[in-house]
Amino acid sequence: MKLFSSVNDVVDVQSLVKEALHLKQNPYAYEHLGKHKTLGLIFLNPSLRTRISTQKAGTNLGMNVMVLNIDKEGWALELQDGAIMNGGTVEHIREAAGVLGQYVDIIGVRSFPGLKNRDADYSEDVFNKFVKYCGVPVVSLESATRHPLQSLADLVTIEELKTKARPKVVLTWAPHVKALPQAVPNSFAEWMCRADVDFTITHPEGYELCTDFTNGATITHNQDEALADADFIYVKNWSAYEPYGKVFGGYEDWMLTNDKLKPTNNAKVMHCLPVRRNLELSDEILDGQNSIVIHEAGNRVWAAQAVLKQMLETL
Ligand code: AN0
Ligand code: CP
Repeated sequence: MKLFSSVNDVVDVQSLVKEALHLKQNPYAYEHLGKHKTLGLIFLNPSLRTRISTQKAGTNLGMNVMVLNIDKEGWALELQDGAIMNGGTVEHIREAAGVLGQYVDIIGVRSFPGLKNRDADYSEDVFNKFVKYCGVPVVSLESATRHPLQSLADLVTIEELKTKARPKVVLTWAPHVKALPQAVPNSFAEWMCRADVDFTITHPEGYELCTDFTNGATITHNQDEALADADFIYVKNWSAYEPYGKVFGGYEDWMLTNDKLKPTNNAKVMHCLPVRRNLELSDEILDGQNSIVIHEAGNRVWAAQAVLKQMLETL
């Protein structure tokens, strides 16, 4: 694998999931693979899980791992082609990415959307420039429109904990105070549409996701109806796709509570984290028996390790 930016870069999703679960049982079985190989993790935005789990995944494979919070510690990056750089930016992404590619064998990049210009965000302008100019294999650590390492870990978690062959999985919108990207729900939807699950998306009117990611899903504005008989509930906030990046107030009652779990099949509750307590998810859910959010975050290591292993094998 030379690029991991979406589910479309994976030849066999089911075997990648199996690989992750195998690595969970045998974390150091391939520590020779990454000997004398360097992984560079480049962050243009904050992170806890992605940074530490991917660092650990690389280390388990014997790699040397370096992290650069380029937004804070690097030179101010210019992203526009043809820019006359007489303002605040000091280094163009062409040189920055090209130079990083000289030092490392695989690069991970996190670059959130601006949520102002939909065409720029959905063209994955920043992420694709890194891919184009660094010259080495690239793993997305969450780009403008997708978070594939998260979605792989989510699918691994569902495969690991499901109690029936084809579980019902529900993605439900949750309230928030800020405009958040559509990357996590887009990505989760596109992975679930490729998995052997019965997949439903529920959100208030106005929060429709781009249909490129939701082909094959059942979509409803009725949260109660969606949650009936659910085996897994994936909770996430996102801002509107149209009008782009907007939020509409007044949906506080979309927060998941124990009461809403009653018609479910004792559903396990997932969230990519970070989560705002008692806004997106109630204390009673997060601290209760149904929450698997910590377990899910733990699986980020094995998802990242499975992807890095496949990349190392094709270096
Ligand atoms: C980010 C998002 O929603 O994309 C990162 C999630 C992994 N979340 C926040 O900004 C709170
Ligand atoms: N879920 C996730 O990607 O978390 P971080 O933003 O902390 O990496």
